[in-house]
Amino acid sequence: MGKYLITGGAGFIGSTLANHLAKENTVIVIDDLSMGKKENLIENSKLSFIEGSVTDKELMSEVLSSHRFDYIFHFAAIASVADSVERPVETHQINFESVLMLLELIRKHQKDLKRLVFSSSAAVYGDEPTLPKREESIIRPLTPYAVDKFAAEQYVLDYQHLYGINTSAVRFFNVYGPNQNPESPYSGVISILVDRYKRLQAGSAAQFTLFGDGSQSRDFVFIEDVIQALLLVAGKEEALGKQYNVGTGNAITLTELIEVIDEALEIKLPVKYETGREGDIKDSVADISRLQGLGYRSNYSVQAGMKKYLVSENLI
Ligand code: UD2
Repeated sequence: MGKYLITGGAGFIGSTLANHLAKENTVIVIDDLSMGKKENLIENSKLSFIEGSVTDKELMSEVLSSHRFDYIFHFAAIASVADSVERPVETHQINFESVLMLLELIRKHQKDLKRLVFSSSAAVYGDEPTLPKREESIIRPLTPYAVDKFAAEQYVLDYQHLYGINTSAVRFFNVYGPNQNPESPYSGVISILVDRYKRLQAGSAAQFTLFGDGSQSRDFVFIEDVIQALLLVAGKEEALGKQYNVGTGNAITLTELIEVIDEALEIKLPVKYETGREGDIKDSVADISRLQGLGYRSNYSVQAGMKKYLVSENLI
């Protein structure tokens, strides 16, 4: 039993965690519903929802000064590399400034906080080609998104060292699963793919636009593995002041991924090829030994995770 604050808690990862935690804990969710949806959250008397932005100082001060939290998960962000290149100032306010403000509010009001977990990203590694990515690998943030995530992550971990606030960070690789919003062009590629397969199965014309030649590879990690990782990082003493890659340790190319889904659904998705996106990373795969050191085991290969996801969407 504990009290949790989850920012961005109506979004894909945040809502999955909120629903899981609200079975036994008190959970407060803050979300501006820019990408998240209220319907992602289950009806539960232990779960309350506040519509608002983490950049709203008055709101955040009110929430942080009127509750005593055991755990805070900060997921609120504009989770798009490409969008940050278009709108560096706006995304900086959300992806960086809100974090610093939250840290200061925690320093002031949350002396007993057991853990702040910050959601960082594999984007911090940039295009330095050595694989797999270890937490100590060379950092080469190439976009406003990556610079903000890295800076915020370092602030979060520094607050542990400087002020004794209990913090940890996770660097997400490519997370997928139910409730990921496919509506933005910057949405996760698997959510977009599933949307196209749905239309195809429903008999509509659908095609997928593939940016590049399909040989780019990603470490796609299923949401259930991610929840396991978040709970371990938040709960383990040894994770204090450290950052953790969250992935499976295996990568697959986009072309192979589409083949996996084609086979599972016995359908062929029409693919249109376009030139690769600016700033797109060719290959990305996590070294997960640090996370495994906390007891993490990835239970879902991309084949297994996709199957579960497709079943939950009634596609199989
Ligand atoms: C992921 C994260 C991002 C950041 C980054 C770090 C998601 C949604 N985004 O970006 O927040 O952490 O990793 O490296 O997890 N693609 C297509 N067609 C589409 C959409 C995407 O071909 O309609 C391609 C895209 O160009 C890329 C690959 O699919 O090569 C994966 O794209 P993504 O947006 O799912 O994820 P990524 O790795 O760019």
